[in-house]
Amino acid sequence: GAPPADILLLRKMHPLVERTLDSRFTVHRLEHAADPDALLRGVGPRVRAVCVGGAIDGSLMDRLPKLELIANFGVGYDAVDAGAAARRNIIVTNTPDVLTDEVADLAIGLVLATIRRLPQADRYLREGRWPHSPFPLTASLRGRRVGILGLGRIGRAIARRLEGFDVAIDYYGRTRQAGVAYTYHATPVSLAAAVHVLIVVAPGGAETKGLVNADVLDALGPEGILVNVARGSVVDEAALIAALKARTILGAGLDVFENEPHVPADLAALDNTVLLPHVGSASEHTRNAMAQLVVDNVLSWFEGRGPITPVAETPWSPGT
Ligand code: 8YV
Repeated sequence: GAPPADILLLRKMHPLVERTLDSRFTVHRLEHAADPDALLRGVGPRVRAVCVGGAIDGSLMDRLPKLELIANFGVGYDAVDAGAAARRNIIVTNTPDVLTDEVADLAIGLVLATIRRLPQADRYLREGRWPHSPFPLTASLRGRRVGILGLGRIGRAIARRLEGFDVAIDYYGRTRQAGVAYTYHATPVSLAAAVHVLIVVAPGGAETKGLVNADVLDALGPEGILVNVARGSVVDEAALIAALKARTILGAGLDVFENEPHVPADLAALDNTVLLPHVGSASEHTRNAMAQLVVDNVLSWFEGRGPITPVAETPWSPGT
């Protein structure tokens, strides 16, 4: 039959992805290549699929004239220029659904950790302070309203979990959703003003950049907790640091940051923050499922069955 297709990995991928692709395709690795430019010149014209867990823009696509498929490891694909891919007839796939529950679980954990100050309490115990005086009383989720900024798949899974916590649930999204009983707000400021806990779970990208700005944080108020499990870009990080320092909000639980893996020293120095190294989907179980979906998209594509989970910008219709 035909020789195995050439696939380019932009960085080290999950072992399941690396192993399976190696067994079925001719795999080229850009990261740590002695001369990335020479690699692109040499194999770029043959590459038919790219696997990414990070950025790819139109200029890189232009160096891969035979590129058909970009398989993104992750549901969020803000770092992939999907518009540029669409214009070049390249399909982009992501990994929805398989991580929804895991990220929703993490979001709930981060809400509780932030409002009840669990990491701070753990540090308090380890520092041997308990025998001297009890840990200071904290804020509470009791009698609170929780706002969800972005009621997509993960936002709905978070809301479903919160129903079990006996809290009122509000949401903001570009449009009011039919058949949803939660209270809708037409602006982020309106949502923030109504709730005590604001959970950010909107996709990243230009459309949502800085959506949670100083005005939103002001509206959230001095009893307010901000939790972000989406993308750092959705929150104006400088405004957040200012609000946390001035105690115009109570605290923040963050799994994502503007410039990962770099976290502003100001955030780490604050005692009213809980900071996680982008671990929302980072369990063995869920990363395996994400890896399998990346592989399945690639295999399905090269077996002529089309992509399994193409993104909205690059829809698939058989026969095109
Ligand atoms: C990352 C995520 O993709 O799915 C997403 O959008 O943010 C994560 O699951 C993860 O860091 C994999 O690189």
